[in-house]
Amino acid sequence: MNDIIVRKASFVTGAVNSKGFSDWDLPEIAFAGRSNVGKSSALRLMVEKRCKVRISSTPGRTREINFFSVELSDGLSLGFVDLPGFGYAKVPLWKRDEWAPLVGKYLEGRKRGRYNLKGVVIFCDLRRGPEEEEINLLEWLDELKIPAIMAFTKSDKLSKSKRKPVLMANRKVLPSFCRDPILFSGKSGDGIDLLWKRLRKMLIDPTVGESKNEG
Ligand SMILES: Nc1nc2c(ncn2[C@@H]2O[C@H](COP(=O)(O)OP(=O)(O)OP(=O)(O)O)[C@@H](O)[C@H]2O)c(=O)[nH]1
Ligand SMILES: [Mg+2]
Repeated sequence: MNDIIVRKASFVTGAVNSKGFSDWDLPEIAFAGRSNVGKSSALRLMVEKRCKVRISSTPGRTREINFFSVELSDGLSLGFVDLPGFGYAKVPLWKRDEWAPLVGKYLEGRKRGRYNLKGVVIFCDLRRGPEEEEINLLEWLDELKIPAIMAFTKSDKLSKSKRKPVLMANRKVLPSFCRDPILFSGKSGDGIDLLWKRLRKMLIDPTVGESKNEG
């Protein structure tokens, strides 16, 4: 049972460059992943629809970095940061002229000074599995010493009997430092309790990206 209740959530700002980043000093978690994978849907589910989160009807819609502040019923305050999706233009992630510099400035800048980036959730379509872009992003985060959680989403699109075997096959492709992925669905709510549990650990202990023995 999830004992985390979101008391309040609000959209703070959307940024197209680093000058527009929120100046808060909240511990924050970023949501990353391919375009159309369901980052914004996951965020909307996580904040229990306490505030408006725009969901794309066309891929590649979220071009800016969106900052949301969240207050939990136990008094903890945090920030959720919805990053623009990558991979839409069918060009390799690292050649994209907008995505990498903007997200790079965010990732590299938010661990300095008063900023407090605790970790990144990388969403990946369960049916598609991790590809070069997801692996590159994981390695980039590892270099920056930013903890990452892999969430395989849209699990509702596979039959129940296929979900676990596909998850296990996808897991094998992941680097050894990120071998504990979550099965997730922004539609059915599958995996939301486990994701909250992991995020809580990240927020409290910045060295935790993964954990064993969670129920
Ligand atoms: N069946 C199913 N559909 C989902 C799920 N998550 C998201 N979707 C749908 O996928 C589409 C894209 O969802 P978004 O949450 O906007 O995706 P995004 O990753 O934020 O996309 P960008 O902002 O373009 O990067 C929408 O039509 C959602 O309704 C899921 O878990 N299951
Ligand atoms: Mg989005």
